[in-house]
Amino acid sequence: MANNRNRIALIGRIGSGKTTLLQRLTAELIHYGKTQQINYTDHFIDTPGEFVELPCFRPQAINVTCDSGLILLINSSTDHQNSIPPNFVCTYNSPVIGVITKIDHKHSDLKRSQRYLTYAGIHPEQIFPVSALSGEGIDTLKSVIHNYVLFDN
Ligand SMILES: Nc1nc2c(ncn2[C@@H]2O[C@H](COP(=O)(O)OP(=O)(O)OP(=O)(O)O)[C@@H](O)[C@H]2O)c(=O)[nH]1
Ligand SMILES: [Mg+2]
Repeated sequence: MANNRNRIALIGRIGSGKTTLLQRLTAELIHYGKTQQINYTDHFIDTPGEFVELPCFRPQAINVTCDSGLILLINSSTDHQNSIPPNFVCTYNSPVIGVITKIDHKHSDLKRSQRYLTYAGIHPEQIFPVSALSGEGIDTLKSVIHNYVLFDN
């Protein structure tokens, strides 16, 4: 039976930068497009932010991502709000790492993002700050991802 062991799933609030990060990781042209549905590619599962933001969709978020080789829980460093429940990642049997996005932004607040991600159950050493726009932190994130899942680039 087909499985997602060789796929990386991205979950996080609406506008947190999941799709842009995916485009950066796969060296695609970066262009904005709201994710309206689950998108499967060879190496990724991109989910709409509504999946974790709206509690009624959260079981769906877990269902479609739980057999991935790695889950990236994305938090935008510009986001003032959190909608990930405490210890959310303990639901998973697969590895989950935290990614803080938009660190190039002038309103970026790394400490707040670290707080939200550790609240979600991620170990502080498993949190990686990146900017999909400037490329900062992307090489480190790629090498961490390669510890779990093999993908091109
Ligand atoms: N400054 C800055 N902006 C970013 C970065 N990454 C994403 N953005 C911007 O944030 C906005 C939302 O990015 P998306 O990648 O569409 O966010 P998403 O998490 O996929 O959103 P949904 O599909 O709605 O769940 C876009 O306007 C991006 O240009 C970044 O690293 N730095
Ligand atoms: Mg998206």
